[in-house]
Amino acid sequence: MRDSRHPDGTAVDVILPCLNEAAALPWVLSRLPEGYRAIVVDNGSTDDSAAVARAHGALVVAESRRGFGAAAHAGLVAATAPLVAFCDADASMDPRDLPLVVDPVRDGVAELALGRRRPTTAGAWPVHARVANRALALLLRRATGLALHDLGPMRAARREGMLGLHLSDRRSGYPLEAVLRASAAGWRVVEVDTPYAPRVGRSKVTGTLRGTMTAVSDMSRLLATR
Ligand SMILES: Nc1nc2c(ncn2[C@@H]2O[C@H](COP(=O)(O)OP(=O)(O)OP(=O)(O)O)[C@@H](O)[C@H]2O)c(=O)[nH]1
Ligand SMILES: [Mg+2]
Repeated sequence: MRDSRHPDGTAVDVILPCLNEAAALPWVLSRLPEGYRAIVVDNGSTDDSAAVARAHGALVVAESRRGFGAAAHAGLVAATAPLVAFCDADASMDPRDLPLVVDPVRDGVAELALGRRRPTTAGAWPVHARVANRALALLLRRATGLALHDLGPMRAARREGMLGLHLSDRRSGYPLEAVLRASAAGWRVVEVDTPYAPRVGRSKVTGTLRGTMTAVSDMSRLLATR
């Protein structure tokens, strides 16, 4: 088990885009390593995600513009720590694993670290999502030359660096655009294995075929117009 404390005291802001994740948030927010602060970006949840997040000590940012990228970017703008990490709020990822992606950036080994999802159970990652992800990863490897196998939703970078990438996608292409721009900027991008468990609550993006198709079409457009 890696030590998650930061000897240099560097704080990390953890951005958690959130759309109706009230059932998952208590567990997620109880798992942040010491020195890590949660920023939950609520994107018009109709459940009590915002109140639950606040009750569990998170900074809650409201983003009225819908879309994963809109929420992720609002969290980045609200962050103040030199290091930022992104994590899903559906309990599919354990925030205790965040140092796996944060440490390479903090230690100066990489400018962007991505967590390659490694399913903990057969049901953690639906087949259609896995197939789509594999195809996108292949295109991504070809486009960038980076040895990546996943888009890595758990990730870390320096806040100033991320802002400097000037990402424009505000939908599900945001994570891909970040990798493309990071690569074009000559960033060292590393991939580390991170466990991936079944989400808590109802699936909304890649857990459904429609969600996967929207994500793939957003991402293919980015790869085509690069
Ligand atoms: N703020 C915001 N968060 C979103 C939006 N869509 C998804 N999210 C959140 O982003 C994270 C990733 O979305 P998920 O729904 O888990 O997407 P996924 O992992 O591809 O698919 P499933 O887990 O099967 O639904 C979760 O924390 C969601 O609550 C959105 O439009 N706005
Ligand atoms: Mg999920």
